[in-house]
Amino acid sequence: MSYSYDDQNIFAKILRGEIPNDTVLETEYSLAFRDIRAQAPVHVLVIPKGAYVCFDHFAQEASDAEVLDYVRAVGEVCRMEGVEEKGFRMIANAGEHGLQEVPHLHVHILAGRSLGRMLD
Ligand code: IU
Repeated sequence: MSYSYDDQNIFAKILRGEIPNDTVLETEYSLAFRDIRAQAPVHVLVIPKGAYVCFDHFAQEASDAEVLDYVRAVGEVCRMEGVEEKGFRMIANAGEHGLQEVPHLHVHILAGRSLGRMLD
């Protein structure tokens, strides 16, 4: 599958500095910021700076350096937010059935309360 990236999506605007964000971590290839509609005491979104729609797009086209930076950024946010002790959930919604609202790859990191069971 090939992907086309909409550079008018809200995270692209955040990355260009056109819209403010509450940054948690910025690295060479990744940005983490607080979700404006937090669903838990900790709700951070981690995005690659590159123009990738979803994980498949990222996995196909990102450089090894971008992938490594992104994985490390997710881990570093977890450490910074202290979510490992009590636990947390990572979610990446994708596409229509995944109800992905913003078409730029993002992982949600949710923590700070019991998150309920999602899958039986
Ligand atoms: P989703 O996985 O695409 O559904 O998540 C998009 C998230 O982006 C959602 O939780 C929104 O609250 C969040 N968000 C944001 O943090 N800042 C914004 O300006 C907009 C959406 I629009």
